[in-house]
Amino acid sequence: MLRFETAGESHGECLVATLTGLPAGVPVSVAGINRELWRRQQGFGRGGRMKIETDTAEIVSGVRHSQTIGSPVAMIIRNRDWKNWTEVLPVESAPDSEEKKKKLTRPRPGHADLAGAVKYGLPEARYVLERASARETTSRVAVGALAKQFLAEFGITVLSHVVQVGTARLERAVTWDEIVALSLKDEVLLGCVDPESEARMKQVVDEAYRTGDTVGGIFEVRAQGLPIGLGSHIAWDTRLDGRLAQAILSIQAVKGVEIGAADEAAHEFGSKVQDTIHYDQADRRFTRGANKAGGLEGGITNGEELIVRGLLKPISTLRRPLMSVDIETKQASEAAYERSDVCVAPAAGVIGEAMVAIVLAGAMLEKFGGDSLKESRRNYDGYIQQVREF
Ligand code: EPS
Repeated sequence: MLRFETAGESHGECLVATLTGLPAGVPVSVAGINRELWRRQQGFGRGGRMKIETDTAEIVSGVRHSQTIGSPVAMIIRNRDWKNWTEVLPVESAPDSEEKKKKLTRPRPGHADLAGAVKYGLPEARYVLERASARETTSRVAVGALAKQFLAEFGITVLSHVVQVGTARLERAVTWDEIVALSLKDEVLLGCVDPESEARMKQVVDEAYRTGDTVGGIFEVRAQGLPIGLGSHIAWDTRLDGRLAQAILSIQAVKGVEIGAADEAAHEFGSKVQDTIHYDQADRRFTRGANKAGGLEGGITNGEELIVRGLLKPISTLRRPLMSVDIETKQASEAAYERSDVCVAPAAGVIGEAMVAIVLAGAMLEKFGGDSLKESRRNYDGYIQQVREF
């Protein structure tokens, strides 16, 4: 079983991630992990924190001579901002620590602040926001990069692009090559493949900046090269669509998930939305008339491209705050404002890629097993041969 954990506070010493269950012999590129971390930091609309940080992963166990050795991989990513927070978040209490706590007593509507403080019996929300912050996704992207490197050994690639920011929407179909080209760029605006749509998206973010507001959007994650047969229809929790949905919905600020053309399908007759089945005699394989199912039928990959979308609400920290209540005084008060992002759609796409890659790597290992990559590959090759002979 592939499993991962993260730890770390947004302004603590560092972020931590462990990944257990990768077979031995998977090639690991630290530069590849850092490229993913860089991609997560990009985009028009990110906050001031991204100017402070240059996220890089240090692998402290589980990898030797650029290969996994089968034991848990542990990584740390240091917070450069920590030096400004050592007195606010010390591990051991200091004599004058009470005044230095940077209390957050006016919870932000939409943030974990209030529910978290009530639930944990905390007098204010500082420790809640420290962990609820999307800074935690840095660890997930590092883990996702390892999952991607494992998947690459089987010719599987996971990428993303932005299809909507506020009301500005990409209205045309996008090819895989366009998404690949986007992922290789060294400058990221809003992560949209179409310059005209991206310019409209930028106008929406500009407006949010002007008005002290924030804006959400929709990102799309796609995976190419998946074998038919990952996940299973046999039980609710083996269905891969459900597992992907949880992975995407667990990303901060994501409030909805869509697989394939789910929204369109809900409005249409069945004859318009099912992907007809055909057979290519020369190639001896099944083909489809379209891919509205997004590569999943019955919770099983069907060999088509996987398409998963995440629907982001706008970030809940507003420069022009909404009304709230002060936790200490119980008086009506404007919500707290802390440095934050205005739009995170491209970054969320990168995080979505990481989460999808982790789920897919887990599904691959459940199906093909293996304590070494060689063993996983042998099992995989045997299965692919079986599929060809079907
Ligand atoms: C983030 C780092 C955070 C925020 C953002 C995501 O840094 P700071 O709080 O120091 O500005 O910019 O977190 C939130 C959106 C949030 O609601 O907490 C990051 O690394 O992605």
